[in-house]
Amino acid sequence: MVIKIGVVGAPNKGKSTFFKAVTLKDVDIANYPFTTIKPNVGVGFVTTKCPCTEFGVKCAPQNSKCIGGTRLIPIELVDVAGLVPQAHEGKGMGNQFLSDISLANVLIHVIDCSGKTDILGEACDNADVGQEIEFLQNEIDMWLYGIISSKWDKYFRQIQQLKRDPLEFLAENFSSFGISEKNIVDALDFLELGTDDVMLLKGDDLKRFIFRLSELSRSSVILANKIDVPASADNLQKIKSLYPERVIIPASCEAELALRNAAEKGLIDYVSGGADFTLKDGAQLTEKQKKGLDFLKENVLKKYQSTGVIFALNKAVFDVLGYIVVYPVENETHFTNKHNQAFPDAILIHRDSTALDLAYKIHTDIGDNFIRAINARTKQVIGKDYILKPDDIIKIVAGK
Ligand SMILES: Nc1nc2c(ncn2[C@@H]2O[C@H](COP(=O)(O)OP(=O)(O)OP(=O)(O)O)[C@@H](O)[C@H]2O)c(=O)[nH]1
Ligand SMILES: [Mg+2]
Repeated sequence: MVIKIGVVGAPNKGKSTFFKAVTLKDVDIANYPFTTIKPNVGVGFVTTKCPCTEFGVKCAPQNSKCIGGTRLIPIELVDVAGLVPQAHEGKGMGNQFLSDISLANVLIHVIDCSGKTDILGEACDNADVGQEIEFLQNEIDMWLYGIISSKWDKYFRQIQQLKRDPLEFLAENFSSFGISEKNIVDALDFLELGTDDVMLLKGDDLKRFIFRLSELSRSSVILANKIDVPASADNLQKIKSLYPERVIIPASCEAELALRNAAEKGLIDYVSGGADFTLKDGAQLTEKQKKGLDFLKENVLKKYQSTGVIFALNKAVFDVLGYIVVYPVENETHFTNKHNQAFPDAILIHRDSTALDLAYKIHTDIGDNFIRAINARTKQVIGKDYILKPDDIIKIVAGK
């Protein structure tokens, strides 16, 4: 299953620019609210160092790509309509939008760090950037509260009629919101309640329980966009000190898009997410193009080390979701599959996963018939309970 990343935020903040800079899909971008109505779906990627450089072999990626020693692993991106306050009551694109994003594993919340657009996406001088961070969470909390509280009595009746275990039943019903059984237990714990108390919740306690569930099950990265605009620097410091516990990444989606376009046209050498670019020998640049590229070099790359776009995707997947990359192989000496292709697949898997989890991720049959595995770096035999580490190279031995 490919990791799904939702690109969310108020209108006119740069969500579609982010999406286009990553996927190079031709989507509508414009300086007014609600440019995007229908969600755009596309393939982006996270990046990691490919082991081909470390081992000095030529890799042959099958499920991913390798560019100059950087492995690019696909993820799915969904760019949706702008969310406005009171969306949970159906305002703007409202509830449809909220249910779309509940399917994402992690959210990239795009805000306009320059403060030049307000919460509705209209031009203004000095918007409260922090307000953008608050409102999205509130909308998601209220939306979830609306759905769960309206079904609460029905859940209660069904649990009694069907003589079900309440926790198991609720976990089944909440899974489509990305809420796990562990989230339910942790939310009850937060309210200092035991698991037996769950069905007694009502009124304010029920509300606090659902809000806590919403918080526990949500993962997001805040993309402080438009840092190429000078006013952004101050706002960035402000929100970083106001929200020290949040992952906030300065970014210029417009810069990433411009650099990728220039690279596509053969004007510059630029690897997506890189810290710099160089002009190609003999590239014919107009004065305007040259000025634009110089501006991005001075005001974005030199100040922030990258445009922040690919960095945000990596942060979301590796740090916030806690995924790692491992490389399954069939030959532990040459790191190849049966077609002699070295490091054919890069697999994204949660960092708590075992060798057996990896086997199941490759194929159910391989999981069912797991015998043992070999850590191809050390050549040691490992069992099904071995906890995978980042960049592990693993051979799985399975019976027929
Ligand atoms: N200066 C600057 N402008 C940007 C940047 N990213 C996007 N913009 C501009 O912001 C405006 C809105 O961009 P979109 O990508 O359409 O924004 P959106 O969030 O998808 O908007 P809706 O679909 O209407 O919700 C456009 O004029 C973009 O050119 C950036 O990094 N810097
Ligand atoms: Mg858009």
